[in-house]
Amino acid sequence: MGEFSAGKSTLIKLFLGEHPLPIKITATRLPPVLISHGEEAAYAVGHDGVETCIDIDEIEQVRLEETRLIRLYKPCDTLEICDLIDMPGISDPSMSSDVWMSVMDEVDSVVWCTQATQAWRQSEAATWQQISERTNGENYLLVTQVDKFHSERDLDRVMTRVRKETQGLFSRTFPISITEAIAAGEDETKWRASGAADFINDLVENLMTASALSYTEPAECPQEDSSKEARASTVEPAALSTDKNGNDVGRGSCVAEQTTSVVPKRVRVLTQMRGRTERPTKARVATG
Ligand SMILES: Nc1nc2c(ncn2[C@@H]2O[C@H](COP(=O)(O)OP(=O)(O)OP(=O)(O)O)[C@@H](O)[C@H]2O)c(=O)[nH]1
Ligand SMILES: [Mg+2]
Repeated sequence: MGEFSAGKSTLIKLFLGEHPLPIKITATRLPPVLISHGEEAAYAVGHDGVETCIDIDEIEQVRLEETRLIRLYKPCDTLEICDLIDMPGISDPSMSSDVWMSVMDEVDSVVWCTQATQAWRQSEAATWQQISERTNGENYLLVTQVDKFHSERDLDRVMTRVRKETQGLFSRTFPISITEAIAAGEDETKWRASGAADFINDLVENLMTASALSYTEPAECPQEDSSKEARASTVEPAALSTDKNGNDVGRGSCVAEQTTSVVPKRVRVLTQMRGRTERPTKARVATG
């Protein structure tokens, strides 16, 4: 989440290797875009909960007034550990806050992006005050676009101010240049210099702990027909932006009541990746 142009969609690109929507589309007014692991598919979810299959290339035609969120599925490794929601800017004058407020109940944790050269504006502080209690408390503040500073001193000054003004409001605060992180490719030094290494390592650790703590063993899944009733009763492992109320966000994952020590698939995948190499391949950049 964050202000207009803070870097939210670019962060999704860093997490997934590419943004699932064409660039020209991410620049237009869209409702929240919820991205989960699965065979490639796109749906527009109406305010009445009805899902309509849509063609990604015609996504501009989705009517904001009638659409609560866009639901995308991608077979991407990062999505094995968490769902992601790309939110619209919080103070876009052409969009009511109801548009993103209505999906806050489906969010576990927030990564708040604040642009370094005008970090932590009053509008951000005011919005955060309104919504932070609706999260699980494990939230990140990312001071983005730090490459726009010309000296370390300028960056230090801003980070000191932001940390002071947001004390107690976020679990962790990191400076980052998301564009430099993306451009780093396989260059470990550049990856670290961008700030992404510290942030991603911490995030992954956090998500793995959350998944391990909250995981409950899958029950027998109903057949692939995924009826509305069956899907409404599913609960995803706790993760970034999954549905803590067990609402309709967990296509194909069915979870029983009893807690077990079985390691969830999401955690298993991550552990393997982290053991393999410190710097993952580009497409797995968010996972360790
Ligand atoms: N210099 C620099 N530019 C960045 C960085 N991150 C994002 N940008 C640029 O900032 C612009 C806005 O980025 P987006 O990711 O679209 O921002 P957003 O928060 O999704 O914006 P809205 O969805 O319109 O609210 C794009 O041109 C990005 O390329 C960064 O770390 N450094
Ligand atoms: Mg965006």
